[in-house]
Amino acid sequence: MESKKTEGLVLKKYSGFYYVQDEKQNVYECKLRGKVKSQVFTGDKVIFTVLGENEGVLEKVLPRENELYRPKIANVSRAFIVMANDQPAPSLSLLDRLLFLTHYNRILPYIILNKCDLKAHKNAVLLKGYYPKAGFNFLMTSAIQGTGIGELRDAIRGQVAVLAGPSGAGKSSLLNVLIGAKNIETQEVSRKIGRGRHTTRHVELYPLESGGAVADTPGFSILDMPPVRSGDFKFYFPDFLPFMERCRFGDCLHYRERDCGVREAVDAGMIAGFRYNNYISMLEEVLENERCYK
Ligand SMILES: Nc1nc2c(ncn2[C@@H]2O[C@H](COP(=O)(O)OP(=O)(O)OP(=O)(O)O)[C@@H](O)[C@H]2O)c(=O)[nH]1
Ligand SMILES: [Mg+2]
Ligand SMILES: [Zn+2]
Repeated sequence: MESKKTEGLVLKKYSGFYYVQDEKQNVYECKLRGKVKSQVFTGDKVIFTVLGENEGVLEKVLPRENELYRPKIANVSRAFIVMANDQPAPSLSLLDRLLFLTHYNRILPYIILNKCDLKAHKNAVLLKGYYPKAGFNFLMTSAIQGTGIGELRDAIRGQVAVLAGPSGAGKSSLLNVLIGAKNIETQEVSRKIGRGRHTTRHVELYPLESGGAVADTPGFSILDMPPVRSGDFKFYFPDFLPFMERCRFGDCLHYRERDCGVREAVDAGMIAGFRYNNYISMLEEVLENERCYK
């Protein structure tokens, strides 16, 4: 049989094999051609040779639009940052870190407040009260009641999307609703400590019949800052930008400078105090890293 070179999308890696989908949605179990030196990520676009009905050899990784290391995935165009309305309580500091990281990687973020069938935790009230009116994409969902799933589906169409956020927020549950199956494992949040149990352990992309593909990822709660310069860092907070014109100094970091438009906006209630405090704690890390690398 004549071998045929085809373009495909890596859906997952599993015990030495790569599962590659072609444009007709067929999936091939591929081995890696020995000469391929680059690491293959879920989300990579690749060239592969079809060998049998469901087998192939991965020949080459095509250039990436972007790459994330936590979770490990390439070519993501949208990130859904999932927080629970309660159980576990949403973490606003993790949310702000993830928003920064998605902007830094040129990925469009959506904030998803899942479990909207539960009574809102006070952090969820703060979240709802700030981000939508500050211009962030925001969706309320309930994986259990099926609320907001249509909008989520619309936001995934034509995209490679990733679900990210703390353990127990309901990422896998949302994915199960999206793919209309129950094959992805989910687990109850621990009653005693009110946290998730780290159920999902690997990164896998699931193509949706309605278009696009979405990856489930393991939950996490700590994220290091990438090597960004303090002078650039401040531009990754889109809600601060309109107020920066009023800063007296062009290089203002909105930290301890006089006549800072961003701090004035915080005092006037236009920027949420918690959001600004999260900015400062990340900025201090960025400044600390700069001192170390000098
Ligand atoms: N009340 C309510 N419970 C939900 C909802 N979505 C998920 N849950 C429950 O929350 C628990 C955790 O859900 P998972 O989907 O496993 O959470 P996860 O984000 O994938 O967690 P990790 O894989 O550990 O990162 C499960 O018991 C779900 O049934 C929801 O919309 N409402
Ligand atoms: Mg999960
Ligand atoms: Zn300023």
